[in-house]
Amino acid sequence: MTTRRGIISAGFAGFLLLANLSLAPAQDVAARSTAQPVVLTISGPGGGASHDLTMADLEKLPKAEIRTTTPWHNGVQHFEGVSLQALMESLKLSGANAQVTALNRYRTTIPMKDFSEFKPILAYRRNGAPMEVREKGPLFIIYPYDSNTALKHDTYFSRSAWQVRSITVE
Ligand SMILES: Nc1nc2c(c(=O)[nH]1)N[C@H]1C(S)=C(S)[C@@H](COP(=O)(O)O)O[C@H]1N2
Ligand SMILES: [Mo]
Repeated sequence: MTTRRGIISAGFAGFLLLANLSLAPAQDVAARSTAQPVVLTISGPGGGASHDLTMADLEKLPKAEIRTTTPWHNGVQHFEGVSLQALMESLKLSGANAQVTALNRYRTTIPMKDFSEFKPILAYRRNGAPMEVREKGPLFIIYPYDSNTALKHDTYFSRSAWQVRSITVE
């Protein structure tokens, strides 16, 4: 009897397990199709906290704007995004440098001091529209080049990563 009941309950448990397994992937697919993609991962020093952000997460932060010419566009451009200083403060991240990696594997190191000194932004819109990857989007680090002649220099152009995918504070 005990054996028989054991087999029956094992069989039932197996049924539940299978039912659960067959349900789980369907739920995942449903969740994935409605979830927004992660566009930016920000990590803290020493492999600390890592934050996966969607475009909606970025758009919830206070908007920062820069109107400037750049080496990559014709005429004055209107960029909207988030202040890198505010972004780091909202995640309580501080350190000497921000290591930026782009979708095309381009890497650049930005002294965090730049964020307070020059107020560059992580731009997510140019002239009112989201930037496609082929237009150096979706995230492009923009300094207010026109507001300070010191910024019209390769030092800052090289920190102006486009197609930004991750930032690590070190
Ligand atoms: N994603 C990405 N951003 C980047 C680069 C790059 O290759 N990929 N080059 C950087 C460097 S070193 C500079 S000087 C400028 C160069 O822009 P240019 O290639 O249009 O001259 O963009 C910067 N941002
Ligand atoms: Mo460069």
